[in-house]
Amino acid sequence: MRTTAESHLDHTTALLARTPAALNVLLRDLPEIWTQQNEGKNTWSAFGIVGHLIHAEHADWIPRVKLLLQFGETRAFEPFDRSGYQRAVDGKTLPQLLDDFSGLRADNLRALGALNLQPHDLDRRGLHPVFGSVTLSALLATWAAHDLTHLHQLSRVMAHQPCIVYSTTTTVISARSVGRSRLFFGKLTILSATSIPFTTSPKTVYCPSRKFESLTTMKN
Ligand code: NI
Repeated sequence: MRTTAESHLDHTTALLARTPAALNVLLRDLPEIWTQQNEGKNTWSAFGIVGHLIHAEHADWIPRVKLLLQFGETRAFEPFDRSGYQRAVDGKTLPQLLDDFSGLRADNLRALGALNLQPHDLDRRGLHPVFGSVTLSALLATWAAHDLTHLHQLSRVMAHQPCIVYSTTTTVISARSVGRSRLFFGKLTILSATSIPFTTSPKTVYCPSRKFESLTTMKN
């Protein structure tokens, strides 16, 4: 019979094991309009989010687990550099990042398994540089929650796309705050934030972006 602590560990690793596959199915070979779109200055695209997850595999979770087990609360975890992902993404394509993340996650789950953690280990404590004393159990749960938080962020960022205008005539529309992407697809017209706002009246406007309110149209 597995203890509650062991069950929690199983639940955590079950989630951690499938995040690379989820990202792979969602992102691999998608056009860049989906994967390079961000939410504005100093925000992350899907590409950047995968880079951040890679950086966390290198610098955050397993290194902190090992530090906690070795030093307890006598030595704080290294602070995590949120911009550190640049090193992970420089010169890489998204498929390479997905492969990197998948390999690193598998390595780290193997490393976690090799620690052969016992129920009492999960109550051991380490020192977080911001939050102070934390248990190993909380650290591992945060690893899984971090995946889910960034999957949530990723779907939101990808939805932050230019507006799609459905019209019987070619329509030009200006949508302030909408990104710089520019697509034409038949009678559907998607224009950038910098376009000149003159247009016929669109029949329907579909704008998944949160900036829908800023969309403006003007007749010729
Ligand atoms: Ni994060």
